[in-house]
Amino acid sequence: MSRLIVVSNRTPGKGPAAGGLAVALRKTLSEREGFWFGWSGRLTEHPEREARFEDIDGLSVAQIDLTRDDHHDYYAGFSNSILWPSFHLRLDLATIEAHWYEGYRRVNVQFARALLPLLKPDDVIWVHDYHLIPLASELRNLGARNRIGFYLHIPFPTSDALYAIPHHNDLMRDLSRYDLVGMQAKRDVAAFTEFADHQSPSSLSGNPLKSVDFSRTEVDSFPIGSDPDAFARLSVSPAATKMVKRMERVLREQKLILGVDRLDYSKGLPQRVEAYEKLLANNARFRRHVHMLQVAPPSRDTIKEYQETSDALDAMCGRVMGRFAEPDWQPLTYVKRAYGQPSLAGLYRLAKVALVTPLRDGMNLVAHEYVGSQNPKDPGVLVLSRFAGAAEIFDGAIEVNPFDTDETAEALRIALDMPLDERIARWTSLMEAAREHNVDAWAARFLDRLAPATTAGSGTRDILYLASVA
Ligand code: ADQ
Repeated sequence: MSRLIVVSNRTPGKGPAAGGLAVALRKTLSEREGFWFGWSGRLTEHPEREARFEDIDGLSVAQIDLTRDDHHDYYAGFSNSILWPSFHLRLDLATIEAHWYEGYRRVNVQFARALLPLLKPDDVIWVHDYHLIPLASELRNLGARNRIGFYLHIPFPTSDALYAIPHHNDLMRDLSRYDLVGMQAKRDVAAFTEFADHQSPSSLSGNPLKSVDFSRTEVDSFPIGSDPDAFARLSVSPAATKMVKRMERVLREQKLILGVDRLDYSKGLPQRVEAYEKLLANNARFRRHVHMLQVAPPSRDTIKEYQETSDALDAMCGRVMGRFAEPDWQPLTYVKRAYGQPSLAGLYRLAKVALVTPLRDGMNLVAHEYVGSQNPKDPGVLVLSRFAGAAEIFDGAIEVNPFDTDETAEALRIALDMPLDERIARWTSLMEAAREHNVDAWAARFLDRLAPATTAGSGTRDILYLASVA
């Protein structure tokens, strides 16, 4: 079997991996030869040319350092102030500084130059996420003929949003240098196809005259998941039970409504708190009988728009507290820190309702983790945004438009009042979907398509895949 090289912006750190994705990819890598390649997390004076290998908890990891300026332009700049907001259809929050593109490109070149000498001809390369769209182009420019796949962890934008990104044509041409491009949801493949069919109008940036040829690239949806059975076990582990007991002492008879997110404007946090405010305003009977817990540790907090989201959320939570709190009852708790998976699993299990209401999201793994953690005899209810990729597979959720806070408030009421038999029926269907789309199946499906085991090896590199968009 050929080796697998996983490439992502950051390499996984020591200790228990935070996300299900790191766990899944670790597992995939432990089952075959290969290594993980990416940025070490360290900033240096001069760009590093050669990668250093390190054994991180049994995983072979090759890492490079980046210069402070390159890292800023590539990460905070082009990746997170242009690509992230545009791909999430938040052009109002994008800062279009076209010169960041040079740093973005430079880092991708640096990745390619450091990775190339480590490659064998039949290695299969799996590149992750929007930071590294140009990597296949840069590797191919240096002569790599390996099978290279790309997986996008965020939604694919509409054509209009794509046109707002400087050098979007170059980026699309970069995507066409991959053998396989994986998206989260059918919706994303449809958006990609729409772009590929119509292509970009002329613009000053990029090269508008040459259309992008996707005929050698296969594009498909590979909905990512978590490990629901692992969460089921975790949710009754001693560490989870400790968290449950701690919360039960405070909650007593109150029903817990839970939100767990990175603090990001795509997650719809102020809208969510507003919906909760409307639930309490419209239904006085819930006051003193429910409690909302929002866990949202800061992320990317050097970027202005993230600080503003944090401020908006602080203000919303303060408003709800001021309006409804009493000396002996608080309507909500807002915790700005991350928890380990066992504590999260305990919170998920205790929560009668999970509010997963992003304004736009690739998949949303919190929804999967919540489903996995439920007590089958007394499951909670998932209130889910129709703009999360998860909505395509989770028919058992109550689906809402997160921009419509009246609708979300009503969904909350329905969830809190839902009888046990309906909760069990909905959860059974949700758990079935979470198992079908578990993270191991996701990785296996992607890799089978990228390099089928029976034909893996140098001979596969000349196979032409017909593009689903052709
Ligand atoms: P994220 O935007 O980070 O991921 P999400 O999928 O919900 O969003 O969460 C990823 C992981 O982070 C989950 O395993 C979750 O447990 C963990 N996490 C989130 N909030 C946490 C908290 N407060 N404390 C501790 N852990 C927390 C991106 C895309 C998603 C896509 C994933 C995977 O934005 O759409 O589903 O990648 O592809």
